[in-house]
Amino acid sequence: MTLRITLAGTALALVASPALAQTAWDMPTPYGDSVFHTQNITAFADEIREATDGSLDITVHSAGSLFSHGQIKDSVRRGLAPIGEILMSQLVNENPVFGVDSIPFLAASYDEAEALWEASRDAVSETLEEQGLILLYAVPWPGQSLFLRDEVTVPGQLEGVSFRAYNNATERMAQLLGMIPTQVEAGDIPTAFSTGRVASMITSPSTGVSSQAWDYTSHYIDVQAWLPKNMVFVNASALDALTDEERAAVMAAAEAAEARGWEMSQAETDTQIAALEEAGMTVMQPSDALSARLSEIGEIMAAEWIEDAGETGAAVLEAYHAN
Ligand code: PCA
Repeated sequence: MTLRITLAGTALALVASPALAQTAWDMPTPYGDSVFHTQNITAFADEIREATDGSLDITVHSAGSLFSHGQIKDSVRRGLAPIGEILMSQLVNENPVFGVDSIPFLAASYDEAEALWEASRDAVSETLEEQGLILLYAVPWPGQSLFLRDEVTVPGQLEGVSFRAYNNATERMAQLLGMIPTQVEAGDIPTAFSTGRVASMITSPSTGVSSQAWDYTSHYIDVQAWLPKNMVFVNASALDALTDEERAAVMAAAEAAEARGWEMSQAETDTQIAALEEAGMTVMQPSDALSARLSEIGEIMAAEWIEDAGETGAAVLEAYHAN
């Protein structure tokens, strides 16, 4: 009986999938399905499936459901997953070059962010390659702005306030403001606020909306201080094991995803700020005093980064400023 069912199942599978060989890839990603980065990745996977007639089938596991954000890079390096996405600056402890996009006001517009990416892409890509990882593409989040429970006009008002950080740079910035940082993953933001672990944060209007910031903060201060990127990368052996056609489909879809993602990000900036306002948040520009303090902090953090990043860092900044 069991045998007959198995044979019938096999025959059915052969009829249903005309492709001779099928490669199934699991793709762990850190952010939720409503986030534009995840939607862009879903479109990337769809394009590859279509271009290869289903012979390369990528299943996206969003919101850290397959591996947690902190595990994704090593999982792909070790071949436990063939492909994945992370916030690039998460790897800054491995190499400072991964954190160049998280220095306040170094590159705060899309044009500047693009120039910075052009200047740093090779260094990022080479550093990943040393670990058997191939960079496919990177897409920025909209500008990082403050979410607070009170209107803040004088920087001193931030002292002692607990703060949700998501990487080393946000933690450092909070320290320089006299705030008390705690690292919290994007998916855990609502709980961290509702249980009183944090009372403020700096993130994009996109993450503000996906985490329903209006439930636990009231003021959005539109500083748009930097545009941190997510990057998608693949295990080099997994990429090698594909057919030439499949590999070409991956590379073409990556290029398209990079272009589409930057456009989605830019379009989101205004629509998501409007959504925050619509949901009842007060949207305001920073006071001169707050802007001045944040600029100073940007200078301090840039100097610290340059010291850390040595020659590679100097070359990246030189290329950036030459643009
Ligand atoms: N959202 C992510 C990273 C940067 C952003 O805008 C987060 O807050 O975790």
